[in-house]
Amino acid sequence: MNKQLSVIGVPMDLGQMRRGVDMGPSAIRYAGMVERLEQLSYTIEDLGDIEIPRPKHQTDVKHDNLRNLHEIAEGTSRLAEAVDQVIENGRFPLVLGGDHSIAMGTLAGVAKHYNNLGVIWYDAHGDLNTADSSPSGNIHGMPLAASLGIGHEKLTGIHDYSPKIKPENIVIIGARSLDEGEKVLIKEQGIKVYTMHEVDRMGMTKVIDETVDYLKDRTDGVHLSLDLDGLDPNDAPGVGTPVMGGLSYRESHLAMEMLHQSQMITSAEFVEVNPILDEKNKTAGVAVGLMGSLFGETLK
Ligand code: HAR
Ligand code: MN
Ligand code: MN
Ligand code: MN
Repeated sequence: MNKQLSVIGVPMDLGQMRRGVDMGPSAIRYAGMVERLEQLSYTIEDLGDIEIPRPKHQTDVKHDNLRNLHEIAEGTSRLAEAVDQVIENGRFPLVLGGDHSIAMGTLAGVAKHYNNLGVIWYDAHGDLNTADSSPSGNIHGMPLAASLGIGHEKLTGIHDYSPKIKPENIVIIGARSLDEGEKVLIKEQGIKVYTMHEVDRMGMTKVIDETVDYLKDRTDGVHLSLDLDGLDPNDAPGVGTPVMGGLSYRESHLAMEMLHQSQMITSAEFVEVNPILDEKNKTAGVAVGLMGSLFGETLK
C-alpha cells in the first residue's frame, strides 16, 4: 500500500437534514486517527478541511427535489480538485465526512486517474437515487447515481467530466434499505450487490473473496466508500439514517483486514459520522479502528 497518506476533511451536512455530521472530520481526528496510522509507519499529511458554502435556506427544496444543490456542487467541486492534486502528488487520499454526498467530489477527483476505477460501496443504502426517484430530496442518497452519470447535470458534471465510473465496476456491500427506483437501476445497470441477506448466507469471508476476484481483473484501482451506517446501529450509533440489522463491528474488521491483504485499495473515504447523535464518540472510534485494519493492523 502507498505509505504516503493525505487526509482531507469535508465538513458537509447539506446532503441531509440532521445537523452535526459536519463535525465528523473533527470527531474522527479526535478519536486518534493520525496516531493510529503513524504506528503502522504511514507518513500522514493532514490537509485540513474543505470549505463548504453555507446555504441561504438550509431546508430549501426549490431546486427540483435537490436540497442545497448549488452549495453541494460547489463544495464537492473543491473536494474533487483537492483529491485530484493528492493523487497527482503520488499520495493516497483518505477523505473524512461529512455526509455521503461528498463521494461525488471524491470520485470526481480520483476517477480521472484511472481507466477503470472500481468502487466498493459499504452502506445500508444504495445512494442511487435521482431527483425523480428520491423520497427525500436529500442529495446524500444520490452520489453513486451521479457518479454513474445519472441525475442532474450539476451533480454528474462535477470536475467537468461524466461519467466517473462504470456500473460493472461497482460492488455494494451491506444494503438493506433500497428505494424502488434504486432497485430498478441496480437491475438495469447490472450493479453487483451483496445485501444483508447475502452476507448472512455466505459470510463476510466469501463476500470479500468474491468482491476481490470480481474487481481484480476489471479494474486498475479501487476506491472504498465506507458509510458508517453500513454497520449495525448498535455498533455505530452516531449516524443520521440508522437501519437495524446491519454489519457487525467484527464483520467489518474482517472485511477491512481482507481488503488490506488484497492490496487493491487505492483511495478511501469514511462518511456519515455524526458526533451529536453518537455515544461518547463511539462511531468515530469505530471508523478509526476500521482504518487501522484497512491500513494493515494485525493482532500479532
Ligand atoms: N434512500 C433514502 C433517500 O434517498 C435514504 C438515503 C440515506 N442515505 C445515506 N447514505 N445515509 O447512505 O433519501
Ligand atoms: Mn484538476
Ligand atoms: Mn451512503
Ligand atoms: Mn447509508
